[in-house]
Amino acid sequence: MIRLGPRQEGQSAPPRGRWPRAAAVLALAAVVLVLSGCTAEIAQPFSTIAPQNEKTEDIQNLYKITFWASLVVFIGVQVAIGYTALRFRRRNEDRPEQVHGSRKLEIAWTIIPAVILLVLFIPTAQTIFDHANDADRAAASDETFRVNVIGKQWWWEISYPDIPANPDDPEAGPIVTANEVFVPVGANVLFSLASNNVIHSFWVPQLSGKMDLIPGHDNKMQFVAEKPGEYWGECAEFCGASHAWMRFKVNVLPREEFDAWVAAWRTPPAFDANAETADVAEAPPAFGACIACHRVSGTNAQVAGQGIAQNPGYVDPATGEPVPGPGPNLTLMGCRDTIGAGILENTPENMETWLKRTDEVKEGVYMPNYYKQGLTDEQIAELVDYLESLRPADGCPGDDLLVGSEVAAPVIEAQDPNEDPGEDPQ
Ligand code: HEC
Ligand SMILES: [Cu+2]
Repeated sequence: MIRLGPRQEGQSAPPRGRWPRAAAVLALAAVVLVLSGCTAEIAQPFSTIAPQNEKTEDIQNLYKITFWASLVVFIGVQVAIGYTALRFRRRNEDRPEQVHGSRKLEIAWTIIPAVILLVLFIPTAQTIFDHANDADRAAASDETFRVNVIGKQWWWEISYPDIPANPDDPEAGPIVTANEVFVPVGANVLFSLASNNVIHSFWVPQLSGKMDLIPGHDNKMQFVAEKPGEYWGECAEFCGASHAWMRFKVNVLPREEFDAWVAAWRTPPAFDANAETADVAEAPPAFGACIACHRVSGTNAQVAGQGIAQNPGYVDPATGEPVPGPGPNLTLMGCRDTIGAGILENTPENMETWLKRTDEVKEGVYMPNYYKQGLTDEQIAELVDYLESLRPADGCPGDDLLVGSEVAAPVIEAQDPNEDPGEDPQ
C-alpha cells in the first residue's frame, strides 16, 4: 500500500458495517451481470461475439483478453477509489497536509499501463500477422478457392476467377454475381478485395475480421467456412449515402450444392428459350432499358461493364453529371434473398417497389427510376415476372439448407409501391 501522507491526528480506522455490505451487494450484482452477458445465446447475424470459424475464434480470444484486462483495471480502480474515499474521508475542518509528487506512484502508474498495453499488444499483433500469413499462404497454394470482390456504391460484385462462365469459351470470363457469395464448406477461401470508387470494408462478423477495399490497392483475406449456413456481412467503412445498405451474404454450401449453383448459373434462364442465338426476345421489351447496366447469362444481355474498369453508366438528367452505371449481374436474380444489397427481401411485391421507387428505397442509388421516366404498370409487372423467373425450374441450390441456419436474418421492411410516394420510405 502506498501512503499518501502521515495519518492525521485523531483519525480513526475506517468504520465497518454499512459500507462493506453495500459494496458486497454491488460486487455481487456486477458478477451476475458479467456472467449473464457471457452465457447469453447470441443469434444476431451481425454480432461480433458469436464466432463460427477459426478466424473469428482468434478475434474472439483477443476480445476476451481485452475484456478481462479491462475488468481487472476496472475493479482495481473502483477498489482504490472506495478505499481512498473511506480511508481518507474528511473528518474535521483541518486542511490536510498537501503532497506534491511521489516517485513510487509515478513509477507505478507508468509501469502498470505499459504492462497492460503489452498484454493487449502482443497477442493482437501476433493474430494480425498470423492472419496475413494465412492469406499469403492461400495465395501461393493451388488448393485455394478464390473469390474476387469489388466494392461498388453500394453493392458488391463477386466473381470466381477459377470458375469460367462457359467452360467451352474462355472469352466468356468467370462467373459473376452480386451481394451473395457462395462457397463450398471447408474450402480455403481467399478473397481478393478491390474497389474502383471509394474505400469500402469487407466484413462478415461471424467468419472474418474487417479488410478494406482500396482503389488502386488489392487486399487479401482468407478464411475457412467450417459450417454450412448463411452468414451476413456488411460494409464497415463509410462509403457514401447508402453505406448502411451495403450488405451481403456468405452462403456456405456442401460441395454438391455449390456445384449445383454453378451449373444453375451456367444454365440459360427458362424465359429465354433460345440460348444458341442468345435471343432475348422472350425477355420483356422493357428490359432493353436495363441491359446497359445489367447482364443475364445465357441471354444477349451481355454489354454491361463488369469488373474493375468503371464506365460511366448514364448522365443524370438532373445534374448533367455522369454517374457510375454498371449494376449487378442479374443471373439467377430469382434466387437472391435480397434486392439492393440487403435493403429489401426478394419478393415480387418488393421487386415492384424496387423498380417503381428505386431512388426512394435506396438513398443515392446509381440506378435510374424508369417508372418515373415512363415505364407503365404493365411493363413493370412484366419486368418483375421476368426477374423473379431468373431461377432454376427445380428450385434454387442451397435454399433448403439455409433454412436451418444458426444465424437469424435481420428484419427487412417491405413497402407498398403504390402508397403515397411522399412518405418516407424507411
Ligand atoms: C445506369 C445503370 C442501371 C440501369 C440502366 C438499370 N440499373 Fe438496375 N441497378 C443498377 C445499380 C447500380 C444497382 C445496384 C444498386 C444498389 O444496390 O446500390 C442496380 C440494382 C438492380 C437490382 C437489384 C440487384 C441485386 O443484386 O440486388 C435489380 C433487380 C435491378 N437493378 C433491375 C433493373 C431493371 C429491371 C432495370 C431496367 C428497367 C435496371 N435495373 C436498369 C444500375 C442500373
Ligand atoms: Cu461500402
